[in-house]
Amino acid sequence: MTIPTVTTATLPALTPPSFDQDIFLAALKRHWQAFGLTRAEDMTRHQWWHAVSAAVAEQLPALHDKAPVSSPSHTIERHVNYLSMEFLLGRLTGNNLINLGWFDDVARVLTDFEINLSDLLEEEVDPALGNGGLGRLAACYLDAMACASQPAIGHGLNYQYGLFRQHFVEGKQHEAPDDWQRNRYPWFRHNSALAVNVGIGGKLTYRKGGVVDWQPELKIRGEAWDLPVLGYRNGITQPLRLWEATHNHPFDLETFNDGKFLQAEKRGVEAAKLTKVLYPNDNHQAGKRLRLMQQYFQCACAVADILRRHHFLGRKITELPDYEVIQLNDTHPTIAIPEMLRILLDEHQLSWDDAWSITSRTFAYTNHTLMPEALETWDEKLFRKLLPRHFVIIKQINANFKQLVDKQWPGDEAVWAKLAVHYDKQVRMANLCVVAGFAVNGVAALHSKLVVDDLFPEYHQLWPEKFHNVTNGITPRRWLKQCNPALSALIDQQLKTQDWVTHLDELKKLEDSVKDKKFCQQYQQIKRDNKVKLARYVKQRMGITLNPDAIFDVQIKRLHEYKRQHLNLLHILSLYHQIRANPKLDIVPRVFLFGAKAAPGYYLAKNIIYAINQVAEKINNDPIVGDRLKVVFIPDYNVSVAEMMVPAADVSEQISTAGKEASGTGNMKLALNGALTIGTLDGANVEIAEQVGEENIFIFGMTVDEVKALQKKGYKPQNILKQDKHLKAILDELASGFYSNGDKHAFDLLLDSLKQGGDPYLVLADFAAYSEAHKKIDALYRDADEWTRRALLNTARVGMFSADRSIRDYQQRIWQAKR
Ligand code: 26Q
Repeated sequence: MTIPTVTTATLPALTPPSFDQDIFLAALKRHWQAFGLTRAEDMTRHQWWHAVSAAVAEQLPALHDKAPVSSPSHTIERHVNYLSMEFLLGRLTGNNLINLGWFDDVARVLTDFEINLSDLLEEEVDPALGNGGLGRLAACYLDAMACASQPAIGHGLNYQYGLFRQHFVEGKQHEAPDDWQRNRYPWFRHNSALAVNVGIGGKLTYRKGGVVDWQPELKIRGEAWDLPVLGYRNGITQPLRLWEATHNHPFDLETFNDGKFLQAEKRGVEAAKLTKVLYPNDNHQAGKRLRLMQQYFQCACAVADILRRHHFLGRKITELPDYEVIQLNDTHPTIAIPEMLRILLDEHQLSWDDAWSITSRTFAYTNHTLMPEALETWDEKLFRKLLPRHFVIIKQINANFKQLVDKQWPGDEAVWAKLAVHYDKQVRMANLCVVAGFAVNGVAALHSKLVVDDLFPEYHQLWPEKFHNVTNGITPRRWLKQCNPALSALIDQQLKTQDWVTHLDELKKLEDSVKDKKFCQQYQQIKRDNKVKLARYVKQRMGITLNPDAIFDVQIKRLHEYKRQHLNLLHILSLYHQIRANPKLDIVPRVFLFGAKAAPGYYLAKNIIYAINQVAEKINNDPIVGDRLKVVFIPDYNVSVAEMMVPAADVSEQISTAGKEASGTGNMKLALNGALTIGTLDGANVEIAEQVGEENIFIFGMTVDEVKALQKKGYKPQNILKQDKHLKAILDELASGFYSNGDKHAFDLLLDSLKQGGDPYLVLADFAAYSEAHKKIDALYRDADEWTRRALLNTARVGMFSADRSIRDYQQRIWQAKR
């Protein structure tokens, strides 16, 4: 089949809906009346937020599925279905007002009621339906697709509880459920016509003619809840469709008639548990039954919805790959592949070859990790029990693929042991994606290279054209315009246009402004104002006073050994030791700020949080230190906290062990807002360094090749400690009880991993280089103008890390590429 060359952006350019004050006021009134009030003045602040959000939401153009529009040259643009178990949206009201272009109008109307819009926006509970980078990336990409008029729908789960809330009790992380009140969330629309039934468990019956009949043990109902994703001032609204598991009463008629109602009811309640809570793991697979059920539930709902729409538009099933692409955000939604095959084979009665041809031209897969413990595999027994039909299909895929492998590598069991989709009683999701998809991509240049060289070299030999790189990107709407309004206004003024909001490369033009004294002063002042604002928050929330003239050094990301928050901690301890050894030590005052959640079962990560908090307590209260050093671990880090920390950062900590961080996206947000990176040559740091220039970034530490060489040679952290007495003293003091009220074992997990545990992430090996890089930061910050110049060059030069560019890459290399 030949598909003509495609053009992008074929949705008709729509005009942004203009703000109508009368309609807005009338809607607002209806909402306060719905609260049982007669006057706006009687609303609580939260009710105000709700009423304003609901009044805006109901004016959005109806959330309808948009058909891809053929341009006059009969080109077809594929519709994107972005499947992700996580969408880390952050607050919607402010963002939607900005994208609509209504923010100032609504703010103005509200001043008549003596209500401040920005204050109201703080009332919104973050919809935290994701863990970290991968979920936030999905949210940025939905924004960018709407902005680019790329027809798209996001499919995810409507969790009742998002990522747990974090608080500290005597320095230790405690978790609480995150009840984000989804049932009262004003941006949701329940799309009841789209509900689907999803079967699970049960038996197979083989009928004549090879027809397989699956009788599921349990049927779960999937209900569609849509959130609007608004393009930036282009009038486009696309859905993020979040599926909720429910059951109907009586939920299984047959059982009901059998008189087994109570049993059915019990199962129904079980079913509704499916979307109760987001798994809090990050870069680690849980291998739990409920997780597999969540994955299948999501995939079944999404695939049914995609096919429903395809048929509704009058298209033939064989045309599916011409009109639809399904992008898998990591392997979490992989079961969509055998689910698609199942429907084509069993419901449409297509031949295997036809079903395979359709499926394998529809799916594309994004890999976000190389770490073995994060690569998903499922135990065959569990998989077969829950998904008997899918298991048979996977075995068929495996058998067919084996023929190809045998032909390429005759008799080579070692190669098969690596490439098989089903092997050693395990189903391997990444292998399934590579075998069954038409495209595989990594998320940064270095990572994509390692995907080919280290993870999938043989697959690359088989299908070199399948492998791509799409470097991650962030949406400039949220991560500059919304979170840093003062800098945005300054840029508008300097460039005399707001084009940068949708064309971030335009920021390059700011490079000339490094010579503009007044502009640099304003840029510097905005950074200081943002620091004052963050300091106010820290004072209010934690009672710690920060000096806004100190260097604000920020590490915000999930807590994980490979991200090496403990390397940062060791350096803080090193400074503290130096101050105590030399109370007159002349260093630029520093505030080290952390934001991070540890997976509840990841005890070593929790131990690192505890260690940072205990060290913070000591340092922050030691009069010898004064305000030269402060350590702040901000609790309950989330998207909204990030929006406050990012604009206030001077230094961005991106210090993962080289080869471990697939990309990172916080690195991009911080650089865009004028923080200088201290980082390893890992993930997207490599490309950030290329863009900003090596004089404007502090690169340190081992490269991927050096890491590999050291590990091959045999790395012994004890040898480093023998040579570095200072470092040894730091570790010894941590073990002395000095930071833990005399408890000598408080940090055993951390210390054991560094010493006896063999320091798998080479923290000690990179310590000296890291400390040297920090000295350079200290030296440079003393020259305020030079620092500002370099910060500004960071802002000016990171335009390529816009999600808009990433989406263009996906369009050109994967979704709309010539087939
Ligand atoms: C898997 C199985 C069971 C339960 C949970 C999970 C699970 C959940 C979330 C596994 C991994 C994740 C999240 C991974 C993640 O956020 N990866 C990050 O993705 C970013 C976007 O590409 C990158 O920038 C980061 O480098 C990468 O770590």
